[in-house]
Amino acid sequence: EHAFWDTQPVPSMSAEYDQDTGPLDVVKTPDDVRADPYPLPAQFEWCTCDVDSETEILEVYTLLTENYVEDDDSMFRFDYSTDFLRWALKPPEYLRSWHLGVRVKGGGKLVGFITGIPANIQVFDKVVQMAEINFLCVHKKLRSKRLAPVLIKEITRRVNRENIWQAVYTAGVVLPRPVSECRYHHRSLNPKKLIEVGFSHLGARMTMARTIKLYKVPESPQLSGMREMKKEDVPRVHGLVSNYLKKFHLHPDFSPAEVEHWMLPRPGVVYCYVRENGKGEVTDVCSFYNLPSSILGHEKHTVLKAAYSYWNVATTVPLQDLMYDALILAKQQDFDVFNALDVMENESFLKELKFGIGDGYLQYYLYNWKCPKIDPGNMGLVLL
Ligand code: MYA
Ligand code: JJ1
Repeated sequence: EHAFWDTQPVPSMSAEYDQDTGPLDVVKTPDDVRADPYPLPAQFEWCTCDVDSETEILEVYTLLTENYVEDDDSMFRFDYSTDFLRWALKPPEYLRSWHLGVRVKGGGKLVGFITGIPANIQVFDKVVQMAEINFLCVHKKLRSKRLAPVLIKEITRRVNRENIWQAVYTAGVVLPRPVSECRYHHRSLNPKKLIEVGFSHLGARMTMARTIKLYKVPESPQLSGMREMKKEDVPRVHGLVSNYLKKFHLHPDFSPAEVEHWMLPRPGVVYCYVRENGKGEVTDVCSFYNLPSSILGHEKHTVLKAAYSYWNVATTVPLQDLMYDALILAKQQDFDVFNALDVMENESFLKELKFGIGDGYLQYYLYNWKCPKIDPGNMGLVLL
């Protein structure tokens, strides 16, 4: 069934752990790990992608834009921008060697990719140094040739050589074995376009005019004191986010530098707003990132502008009120849709704010770590 995954330190599909948490594999040291890269089929060679190089980031962008994740009906494909990819791949303490590519031999075309970034992840009562693995991609013309297992083994080797033995990753597909199974929800901001491109459908007994009215939001935030996050807010936002994330069974353990990296606004990449009261105190924060999708084979529209809910903490208002302002701010930025997973406390606002459930699942996985399964409402991690 799983010729590759059955060889890896991941729980089998039927495994259940109650109190028992920790590594699945025997504990090793970096010297136990092979020093040489895994062999690739003869036509290919490994490369480390330099995301600071304009030509190399464009090669990554092109590979992903043409070959990365699509929805089940191949109507949309993620279109991560080059600025987004640089942000996603260069957090504090990132390693260049974890931006791994496969090329046609002789420095030819980039045909495969996988990345890791370092993160401290708390799982139940333990903080574990991990790699967050993302952007696994094999060119469409090279699918089903077992290149993905080689990419995964080589990134594992490079991570292990840094004395890191656990990883966290998400995928739309079911593999052995999800730690959490989450679902996407979508809030229409531009329902006419969403319907035109087949992202959503006109509801029963609904006209276009009624649908547009249903999803209309105010022009500007409804809470007092909402403004963009700025650098001086980092210590306070770090406090708010760290304190909030503690309540979830799995969550990142951010440093102030990581909060600055992941949350300070970057035009076209990440948006973050804080609520400041009359005394100059920041009490609430919301954020979302910009991940457009290419619309495949549509004559009128080519890009779907999607905002994805990120780190949100409400301490003075209901989370629902804060997220209503997030929708308004996303609409101001011309997003067509606001997406959120059913993670953290998102269930508390999804219905009320007129999100509809999507057809996509997001499975969360841990590599080389056993622990009990986690309900979406106890999941405190959002990957890009
Ligand atoms: S999730 C996003 C993944 N990317 C896409 O979906 C983009 C479009 N698809 C593709 O590019 C290809 O279809 C990919 C597979 C590259 C996905 N995660 O080479 P193959 C297994 C893990 O013949 P291809 C993300 O980025 C599959 O079950 N394994 O297949 C997180 C089979 O194994 P087995 C996957 O279709 C990635 C084997 O690959 C996935 O040509 C986390 C077949 O290989 C998947 N999404 O290529 C990676 N899809 O026989 C794991 C298929 O056993 C990280 N497979 O069933 C693990 C931690 C590593 C670090 C550890 C450090 C300590
Ligand atoms: O975007 C997704 N689904 C959309 C479009 C579906 C098109 C047909 N397949 C969807 N739309 C309905 C929205 C509607 C809005 C008004 C209210 C009612 C609902 O459901 C899905 C998520 O739902 N996206 C995907 O499938 C993309 C892949 C998701 C897996 C991502 C894996 C990433 C791994 C990176 O580490």
